[in-house]
Amino acid sequence: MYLMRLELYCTLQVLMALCSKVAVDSIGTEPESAKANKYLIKKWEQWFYLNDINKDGEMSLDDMNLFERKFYKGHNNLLKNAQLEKTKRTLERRWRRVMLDNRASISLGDFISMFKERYESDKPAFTKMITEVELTAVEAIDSNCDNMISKEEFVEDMESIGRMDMTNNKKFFFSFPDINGRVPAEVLLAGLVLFLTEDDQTKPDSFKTILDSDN
Ligand SMILES: [Ca+2]
Ligand SMILES: [Ca+2]
Repeated sequence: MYLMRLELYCTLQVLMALCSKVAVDSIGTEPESAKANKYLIKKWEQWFYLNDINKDGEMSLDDMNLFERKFYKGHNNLLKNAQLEKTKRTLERRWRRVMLDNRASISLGDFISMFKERYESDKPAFTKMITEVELTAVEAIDSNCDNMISKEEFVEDMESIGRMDMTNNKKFFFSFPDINGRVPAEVLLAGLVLFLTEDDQTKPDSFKTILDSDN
């Protein structure tokens, strides 16, 4: 178990090293242009709507509470108590600090401005922050801690954000490269980080493809 966590931690370190390399590469050359383009902003909008679970047009602590109730209802039997407490704390930090900017609620416009400001002022730091918080999300989804995401774990997570269409959820799951029907945790993590930070629309993006098909 420890080795599996270590492996995922190492993946995180590699992703962070790549972020640092971007920063180092930019020293002595033209500063990297980090203007958020329309494509990336559209993805942030989709992420906002995905997490506006009660569909009232704002992302808020109500959505966080709704998410927690649904998520832990599904995971209570699977997570050990000590781990459940840690998961609760890290996921709450993810909601409050990164998604809500320490506010009780945030509108779409304010959310996009906040993400845009963070991204454009320091893209490597933004990518590092997203990688860290999405790691906690992936660890929470991986409820039996085997470093692989099963279809059941993935569907449970989708249902906790109100995506109840089983056919779509399965299609979403199998849009990631799997090994014997399970997706390595680092693959899902890389997919989440790509969705929230990549502005090159020529790169395949599973999250974008599925969210586009919702419309
Ligand atoms: Ca809401
Ligand atoms: Ca698992």
